[in-house]
Amino acid sequence: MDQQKKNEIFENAKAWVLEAGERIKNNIDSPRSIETKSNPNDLVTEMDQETEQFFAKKINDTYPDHYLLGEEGFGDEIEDLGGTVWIVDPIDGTMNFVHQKRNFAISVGVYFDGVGEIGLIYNVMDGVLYSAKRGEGAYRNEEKLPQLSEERPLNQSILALNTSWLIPENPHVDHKGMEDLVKKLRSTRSYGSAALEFAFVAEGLLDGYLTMTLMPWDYAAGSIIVREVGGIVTRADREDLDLLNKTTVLASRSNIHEEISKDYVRLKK
Ligand code: 2AM
Ligand code: CA
Ligand code: CA
Ligand code: CA
Repeated sequence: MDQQKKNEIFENAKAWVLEAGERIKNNIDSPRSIETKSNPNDLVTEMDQETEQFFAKKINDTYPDHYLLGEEGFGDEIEDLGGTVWIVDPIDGTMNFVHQKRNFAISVGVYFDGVGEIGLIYNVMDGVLYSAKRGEGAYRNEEKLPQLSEERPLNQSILALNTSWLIPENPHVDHKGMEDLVKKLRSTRSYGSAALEFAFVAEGLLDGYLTMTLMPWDYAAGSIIVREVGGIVTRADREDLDLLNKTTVLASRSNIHEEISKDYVRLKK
């Protein structure tokens, strides 16, 4: 992608993310209709939908030849990643948004012919914007993030891990491997927003993030930002991510990535 064009897209994306965040913040105490999607705990609010529609209009008005892949379905039906594709999660952490009124983020990734060029994750209530352009490092607001440690061993690491993967009946991963991992680690955390979990890995607050089910909009921005500080982002079995389908994800500091995947993750299918 042409550098000048990339900078322009970045500046627009950043302005739209901040504007969308402001709208959410201003309405945080307004009554809202909450619906459920695939199951009773899969929540969506009108704010998720309005925010995605906001991006759809901005992108369509400004870049009619770009595509949008968004969680709430106001984008395009996409079968491949040719051209410029915006991958948007209008509110990542909807359950936190509803229950806690914090700990959620707007996530925007811009891909050119399948390569992640721009990533933005906005922690709306904390007013913290994580951003990256491929090859130019990652930022927390205006501050450049340092490269991640390649020294700290697994037994001194904190991993973002949802307790679901420790339930024997979970269909995705052998829970005993996950138990062994929990015993090995210094500790675990679960924030309930995949985008923020990537951002915290990039910031060095977490040493890694392991999950068995993510959609493209959950990691489109996060994977770009984590890679810009030297982290590794793959599927849990270390294969390349597939940006069009549900996937497992392991994002971590480079020196613990293979160890987590090889010694602890035993996928069921
Ligand atoms: P959401 O809030 O945008 O739906 C919660 O652990 C994290 O998982 C959030 O990032 C949430 O995104 C995401 N999530 C929720 N339901 C999911 C699903 N069915 N598949 C994949 N990710 C999901
Ligand atoms: Ca959702
Ligand atoms: Ca999400
Ligand atoms: Ca969402």
